[in-house]
Amino acid sequence: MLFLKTVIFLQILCGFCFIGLHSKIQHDYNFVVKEAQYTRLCSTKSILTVNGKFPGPVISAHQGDTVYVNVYNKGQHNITIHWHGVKQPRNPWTDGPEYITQCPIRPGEKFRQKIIFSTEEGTLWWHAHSDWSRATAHGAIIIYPKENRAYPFPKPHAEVPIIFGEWWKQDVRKVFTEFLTTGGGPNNSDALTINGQPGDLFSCSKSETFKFNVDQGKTYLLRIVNAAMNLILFFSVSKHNVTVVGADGFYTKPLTTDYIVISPGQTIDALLYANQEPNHYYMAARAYSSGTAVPFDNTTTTAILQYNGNYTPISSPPLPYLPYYNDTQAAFNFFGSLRGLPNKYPKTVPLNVTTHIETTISVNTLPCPEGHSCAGPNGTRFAASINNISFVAPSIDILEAYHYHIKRVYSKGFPTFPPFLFNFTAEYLPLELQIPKQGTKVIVLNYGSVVELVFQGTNLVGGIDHPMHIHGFNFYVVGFGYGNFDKEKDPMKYNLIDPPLKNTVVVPKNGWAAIRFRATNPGVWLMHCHLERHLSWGMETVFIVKNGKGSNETLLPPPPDMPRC
Ligand SMILES: *[C@@H]1O[C@H](CO)[C@@H](O)[C@H](O)[C@H]1NC(C)=O
Ligand SMILES: *[C@@H]1O[C@H](CO)[C@@H](O)[C@H](O)[C@H]1NC(C)=O
Ligand SMILES: *[C@@H]1O[C@H](CO)[C@@H](O)[C@H](O)[C@H]1NC(C)=O
Ligand SMILES: *[C@@H]1O[C@H](CO)[C@@H](O)[C@H](O)[C@H]1NC(C)=O
Ligand SMILES: *[C@@H]1O[C@H](CO)[C@@H](O)[C@H](O)[C@H]1NC(C)=O
Ligand SMILES: *[C@@H]1O[C@H](CO)[C@@H](O)[C@H](O)[C@H]1NC(C)=O
Ligand SMILES: *[C@@H]1O[C@H](CO)[C@@H](O)[C@H](O)[C@H]1NC(C)=O
Ligand SMILES: *[C@@H]1O[C@H](CO)[C@@H](O)[C@H](O)[C@H]1NC(C)=O
Ligand SMILES: *[C@@H]1O[C@H](CO)[C@@H](O)[C@H](O)[C@H]1NC(C)=O
Ligand SMILES: *[C@@H]1O[C@H](CO)[C@@H](O)[C@H](O)[C@H]1NC(C)=O
Ligand SMILES: [Cu+2]
Repeated sequence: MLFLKTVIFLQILCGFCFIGLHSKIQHDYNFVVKEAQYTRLCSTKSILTVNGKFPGPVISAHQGDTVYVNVYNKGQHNITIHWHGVKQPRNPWTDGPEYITQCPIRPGEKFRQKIIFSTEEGTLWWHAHSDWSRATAHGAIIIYPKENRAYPFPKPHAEVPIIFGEWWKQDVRKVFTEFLTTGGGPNNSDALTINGQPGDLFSCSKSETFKFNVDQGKTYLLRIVNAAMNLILFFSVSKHNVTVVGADGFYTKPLTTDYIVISPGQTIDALLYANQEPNHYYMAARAYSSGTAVPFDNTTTTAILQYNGNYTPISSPPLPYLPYYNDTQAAFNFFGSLRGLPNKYPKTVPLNVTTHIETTISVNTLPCPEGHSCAGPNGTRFAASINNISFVAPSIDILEAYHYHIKRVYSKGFPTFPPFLFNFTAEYLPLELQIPKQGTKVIVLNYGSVVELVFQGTNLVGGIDHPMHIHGFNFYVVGFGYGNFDKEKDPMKYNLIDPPLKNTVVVPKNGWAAIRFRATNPGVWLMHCHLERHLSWGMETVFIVKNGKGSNETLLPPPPDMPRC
């Protein structure tokens, strides 16, 4: 079954060799989902893992490859796995979101998932897409250029994944069920992690702190993934700049910067030049959190960049500069500086928009059920919505309902414009606007439609940034701004020349973001906020893209082993 195409000898000089010295490009992976014991923050607990690893195994491929992953659920709970940022042309069947494109893989069952890579190149990631299991069930996907093709930047000497996560001392499953039961916000995590380690600012994790060894004068490629559940993060390396060369699995124009910002769902490829005096330097990440009175894990996670050589390392290295927690300007200066690399593929920003969609994205409240007490604002329950509809997951997945014409699973007619116009970003908003409708509605798109989608953040309950992610597509981020989107003035300022191609866009607090894409991928595709609590509260909807006319423009048939409901 193991088909070895090439063997790449990666010269990773780290203490904890993450990719491994003999990492190979293979086209068949086995993912065994199971519990494993892990000790962090001085206590041991059982976590859900893939193959016993946290973070999980790396999938490596070349651009355009097709890979199969045999997922065996040897855990105690339902699970699904998603390949984040992989478009999966015509094949939503193995995309992964629970009750959207498949029923969960039950304990004891297996599912062979096909991953069809197409234009993606760089770093992406995979993660569980059911309840909150993605907290520990996630890993990097590395897509190398096609054989004999080069990176659009000097070849790095070595590369290393930098995967951010969040660690709870408690069982994450308990955190998940507790906040959904009480209606309040979820408990904060107790630590952020880099490659599974909180770092040496936490007294019991000093010795396991992630360390990355470098030679002075050489260049390294950091493959950065934010797998945290609820936190956008600032990251930087003490005394070093990094040069961003890719984001969300597409190359970007080189951007040299002393810090980066990365939301859950996003990935960044960045070059690090080891051009400083041999010593130990901190790499650090902590939250960017703009919500007023929204509690968050404000700890700092660290890893160490260690130069090789004979020297006495500094005993307490300084922490790098990181913007302040609520520095929205710093966050959007970074996002606004990213530029696509238009010459890599014949890809162009669509100019002739056929379908305009505008959606509000809001945090909401629902009344507390009779006889209960709820922990949300003023005794309510938290919810979240898109165009005032808080999504309710069906009990049969939408893709099968669509394909087999099963009625009453979902309905069409999701509003493509805010149902009620008000000053979305006003400081004070009437409380009655806060309560959303609930439903399972989808947006139907014709094959080939050219979509412009404007996400409009609102200040209902409280404004905050939302990292919006779409499955099955990459999109150009053509503009963003603060306040209410102005459809006359704002499009004049769009970047239609070299906007970045992304799968996750951060919509600024009390602001908007505009994206464009061509709906040339038939199937059922989820769109959602990648802050896990907002997703759990209903900030999601589904696109159904109809088949086109050509034989290569229709949904592929389902695999024989689709999990059953
Ligand atoms: C959440 O935090 C509260 C308050 O600190 C605590 O009582 C509760 O046990 C925590 N729940 C979980 C699941 O950790
Ligand atoms: C980082 O970049 C800034 C501006 O791009 C520059 O001023 C600074 O000297 C650079 N620092 C290092 C350590 O290269
Ligand atoms: C983090 O938040 C806690 C509780 O609000 C506060 O006491 C502490 O000073 C904060 N830590 C930092 C580093 O800001
Ligand atoms: C950021 O927080 C500080 C105090 O924590 C506050 O003084 C400041 O106004 C906040 N800035 C923004 C942009 O909200
Ligand atoms: C734009 O699209 C519309 C609808 O598909 C079409 O009628 C029109 O000719 C197109 N215009 C251009 C300039 O391509
Ligand atoms: C909307 O609310 C914002 C924030 O309070 C305010 O600055 C702006 O003037 C309001 N816009 C309109 C059109 O009332
Ligand atoms: C959402 O819908 C509910 C129910 O119709 C309504 O009461 C509420 O005002 C609406 N809110 C917004 C922001 O449209
Ligand atoms: C809670 O109730 C107070 C008083 O009615 C109101 O001013 C406030 O806006 C409410 N907050 C939320 C989030 O509903
Ligand atoms: C389908 O095939 C036609 C004709 O070969 C081609 O023009 C089109 O780009 C193809 N579409 C996709 C989605 O590959
Ligand atoms: C697991 O998935 C099956 C199939 O959809 C479903 O019937 C069952 O309720 C799920 N179990 C849990 C605990 O959600
Ligand atoms: Cu959100």
